[in-house]
Amino acid sequence: MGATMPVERVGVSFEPELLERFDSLVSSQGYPSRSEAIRDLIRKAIIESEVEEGSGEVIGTLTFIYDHHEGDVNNRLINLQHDHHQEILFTTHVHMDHDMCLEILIVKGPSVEIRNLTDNIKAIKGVKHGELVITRSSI
Ligand code: NI
Repeated sequence: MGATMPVERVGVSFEPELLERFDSLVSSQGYPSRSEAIRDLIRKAIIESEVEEGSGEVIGTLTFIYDHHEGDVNNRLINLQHDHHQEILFTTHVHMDHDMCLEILIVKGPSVEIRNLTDNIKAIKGVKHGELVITRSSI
């Protein structure tokens, strides 16, 4: 959002203990004000909710690790990624050790497609952990 956007002020009530814990989070994460921290939390909640509902266009990163010895994991990952070539902008691969690989994909497209891709990758035997981090340019 640009600095010239009009803003509206709202009052929010907190229990003292919750406010104290929130202030400590605001400070430890280096936010200049409570307002900026609250706006970020609201944006995050909106994006997550829209991805859950499968609406809108998103961009983000999908990070996952897998054991390349397990089953047919290499072929399955390659086939799945080619099926989603329109949503995958970039891939990288790091050989973590003798067995484990790390891949990071930069993904962009309809949130329903990105969510499907993420679910399908995480479901492949051999993939041990995967996390999608998404955002969008207008929020
Ligand atoms: Ni590898």
